[in-house]
Amino acid sequence: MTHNDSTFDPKLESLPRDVALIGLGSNLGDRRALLDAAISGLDAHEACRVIIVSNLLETEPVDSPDGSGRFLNGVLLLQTNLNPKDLLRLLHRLEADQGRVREVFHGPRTLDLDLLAFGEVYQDGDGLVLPHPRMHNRLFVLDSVVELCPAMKLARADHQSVRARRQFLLSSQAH
Ligand code: PH2
Ligand code: MG
Ligand code: MG
Repeated sequence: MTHNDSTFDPKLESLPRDVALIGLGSNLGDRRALLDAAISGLDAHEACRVIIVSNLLETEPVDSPDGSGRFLNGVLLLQTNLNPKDLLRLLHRLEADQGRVREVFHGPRTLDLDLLAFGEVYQDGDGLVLPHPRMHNRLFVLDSVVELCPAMKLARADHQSVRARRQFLLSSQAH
C-alpha cells in the first residue's frame, strides 16, 4: 500500500468531492507492470494525484469467457480537478496506451481502469453511471475497497458500508 497523503481518513463515509475511486484490473501480459504503469500515468497527469493504492490481489475471473486467466485487481483513490467525463476519457486513454483492444465483452484485458465512484456524484445517464452499477456486487472490487475506505456508504446498496456489504456477500456465498 502506498501512502502519499497522511490526511486520508479510513473512517470517511463518503468521498470528498474532488476524490475518485478507481478500480484496477489486468489478466493479460505482465499484469503488475501494466498496473504500475497505469498508476504512474495517472499520477503524472497535471490535474491528478494518486492519494493511496490498495494491495494488488490475485482473483478468479468472474463472468468472463471460458479459459480467461486470473486477474490482478486493486483500487486507488485519486485527487483530481477533472470532471467525471474527462477523468473517464483519461482512463480510456491510459488503457489504450497499454495496448487494450476492446473485442470480446469481458474478454482478457491488459488493463482495465474503472471509474467506481467520484465524490458523492450519483448519475445514470450521459454515458457514465456513477457509482459503478456493479461494484457493490463484486467481491473482487470490495475486497480492495475495504482496505482503503471500509466505512464508505454504497449508494446503490441501501447505503450499506463497504465493510457490511462485503460481509453480506461473503455470507450469502457460503450457502
Ligand atoms: N473484470 C471484469 C469481469 N470479470 N473478474 C475479476 N476477477 N476481476 C476483474 O477485474 C473482472 C472480472 C470486467 O471488467
Ligand atoms: Mg471492469
Ligand atoms: Mg472497464
